[in-house]
Parts: sequence; C-alpha cells; structure tokens
Amino acid sequence: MKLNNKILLPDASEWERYRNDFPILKKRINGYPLVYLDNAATSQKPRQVIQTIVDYYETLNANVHRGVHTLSQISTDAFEQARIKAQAFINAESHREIIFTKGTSNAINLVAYSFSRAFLSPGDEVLVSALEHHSNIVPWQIVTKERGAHLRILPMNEKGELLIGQFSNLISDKTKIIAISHVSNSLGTVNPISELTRIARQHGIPVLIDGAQAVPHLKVDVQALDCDFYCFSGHKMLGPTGIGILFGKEEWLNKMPPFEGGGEMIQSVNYNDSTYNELPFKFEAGTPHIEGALGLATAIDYLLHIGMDSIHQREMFLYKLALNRLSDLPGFKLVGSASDKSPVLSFLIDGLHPYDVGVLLDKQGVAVRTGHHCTQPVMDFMQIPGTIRASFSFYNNEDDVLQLEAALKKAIQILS
Ligand code: 7TS
Repeated sequence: MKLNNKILLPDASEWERYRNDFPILKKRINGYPLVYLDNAATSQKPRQVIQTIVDYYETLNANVHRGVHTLSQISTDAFEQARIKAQAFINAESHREIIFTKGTSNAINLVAYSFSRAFLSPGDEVLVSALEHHSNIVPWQIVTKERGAHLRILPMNEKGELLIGQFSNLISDKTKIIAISHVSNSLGTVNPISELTRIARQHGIPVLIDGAQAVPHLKVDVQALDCDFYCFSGHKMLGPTGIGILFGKEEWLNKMPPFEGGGEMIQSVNYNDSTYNELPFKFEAGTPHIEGALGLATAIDYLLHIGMDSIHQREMFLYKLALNRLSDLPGFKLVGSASDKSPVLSFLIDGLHPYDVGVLLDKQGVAVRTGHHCTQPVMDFMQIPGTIRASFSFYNNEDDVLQLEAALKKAIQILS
C-alpha cells in the first residue's frame, strides 16, 4: 500500500492478487491471453461471488419470506441482509427504499410504468438527456405515448458534455419527472448530478438517475446526490446477471401503484380487490433472484474491501495510459472528451469500420465492444455509425493496455 492524496492505494502486487481472483482472466482466446476490455457491457466475477452462488445452492436453498422451516428462515435472513448491504453501499436512508429488480432496465421500466400511471397526464413532459442508453429512453417513450405526454431532451456538445445551462429553460410546470444517466456508457461522460438535482429540487420535480455505469467505478451516495430514484445492475459491478437495485425515496414509492402483481407483493386478496404489502415488498412480485442478491452482496463486500476511491484511481490510470498509447496511432480519433470522464475509451480509426477493427482485435485476444452501444441518438448526434469501445476495470493491467496497442497496430496495418 502507498499513501496518495490520503487514499491508501494498493501497489502493483496487490492489484495482481485481485486480478488472480478472476478465474476467467486466465483464459486464452484465439491463442492469445484474454484481454477483457468490455467491462461496460458486463464485468467479470471474482471467485468469491461465484462461490457464494455455489454455497447458496449447496447449503441454503429455500424460498424466502414464506416458510416456517429453518432453511427458509436462514435463506430469508441472508436475502434481507443483502438488501441492507445494498442500502449501506449507496447510503440510502432505509431498507424500505431498496427494491430488488432484474437490473437497471427493469428498474427504469418499473418507475416509468408505475410513476406514469399515477402522475402523468396528457400534455405533461418527461425530461431525459441526449446521453442516455436506450434503457433510459424507450420506457419513457412508451409511457409518454400511452399518456399523451411528451419527451424533452437536454442537449449536449460535441465533447459529450450536457448543456447544463439549458436545463432550467427545459423545465416547466408540465415537467413531471427528469431521468438522466450518472455516467454515459458510450462516451464515458460523468454528469454533474448534484447540480441537476439542486435545480430540479427548486421546481419540486423528482429525478431518476441511471447509475448502471457509475456504481462500479465511483462512490455513490444517494442522499448526497439528493436524487429520488437511482437504478443499477449487479452484473456490471462484479455481481451475477439478473439482479439489480432500484433505490426510491419512500415518499414516492408509497404514492406509486405496484408495477407487477403476484405473490409476495400483497397483504390480502379477494376477487374484488387486493391490498398491497408494505415497502419494499409491494414492488417485488413473485420469487426473487435469491442467489443473485447474495452474489451481489458479496460483490459489494469485494468492492468495498478494495475501496471505491482506489478503484477509481486505478481505472483512470489505466484509461489514461491507454489513451496515451493509442492516440499516436495513425487515424486515431477519441470520441467523447468530456472534462469529467469514467474509464470508457471510445474511439475510431479514420477510414476503418469499427466492426472490422473489433473482429481483428478479437482474433488477437482483445475483447472490446463495437457499434452504437445502445445509444443510437448519441451516434446520430456525432454523425458516426458507432465506435470501438475499450472499457476498463481495476483488474485490467498495463500488459492489457500494451496488448490492446499491439493488436490495434496490427489491425490498422491489415485493414489499411
Ligand atoms: N443504462 C446504462 C447507462 C447502461 O450502460 C446499460 C447497459 C443499461 C442502462 C442497461 O443495463 P441492463 O443491466 O439492464 O442491461 N449497458 C451496456 C453497454 O454499454 N454494453 O452492453 C450493455
């Protein structure tokens, strides 16, 4: 460990020890060591998370919240402990504000459908930003169309920074909710959320934050951000797929109708009517993804053991190293140069199609994503078909950056 700006940073050998916790990173792809740079799509999983899932099925498996039997009670306790871990991780005030979902998309859909049923009328507006993933556009598009309401867009500049100066002008008494990403998945821009929520608060408008790309890389405190909803996915932060979190302020969740009906979300049912369970269960119909919640709790422990500040510094070091090494290559063009960035390196090589470059990188063991990254409006604004995206995690290392550089040089040579 070394002290850097009061953060205890792991040294190179400690980072290598963390890396060794990820069994898949020992794999070879097409005869080369795997260089996994598609972390924004999904992260890899440490053996601790994998073991939690195995242990669950070998020693704990029972349905939660229903059995009188011992196993069901142990399983319920573990599941509810996972909720409390998620609550502490984002500093929510109460466990009642933590809803288990399938992931970010599911969490945004939950809010869009439930909120719009209660609060959206013809002529109303929902404000999103020009940087959103399709998951934070399409649900709002569906519900605004259903309700005769409209979608408004906060624009950005060519660096990929939101034009915050226009935010107040886009808000009116028709604006019912604002939905904005914390971090852009295709350009890596970190948006100034506290500034946005401060202005929204003055108008009394609730704010939903899509935190899918923030939570794996930054310390997130929903009370400090002062947002009303915050959504994220377990699988992008070392956890399993199929589990995510919706944080919602109790004041809103209490006023919103259930999203889905079924077991667990009710207090009583007859053929005329039903009464709903208390929070958070009102929004959790059916048997939940129990081992997913337990795996997510282990992932949170893992991240907190390293420390979000150390993770952020490590990832930005790798991002800057990669940017430095690649920017001299012929035709290299960075896409997304906001002043506040996360470790997402989106780029183009002049004259080459991103897909062709991606295929040649893969042939040399380097996994990147190419295309529009589920942000077609961002690509339309930039007037490009897509980008090549290398997204970093703390378990990447300098050798990964060098292998990316070598593979990209070769791809350029072959394709030019
Ligand atoms: N919001 C953002 C900002 C995202 O990056 C993603 C997934 C989602 C929402 C949806 O998350 P899900 O877990 O519900 O699928 N982003 C990406 C990506 O960048 N590459 O693959 C998936």
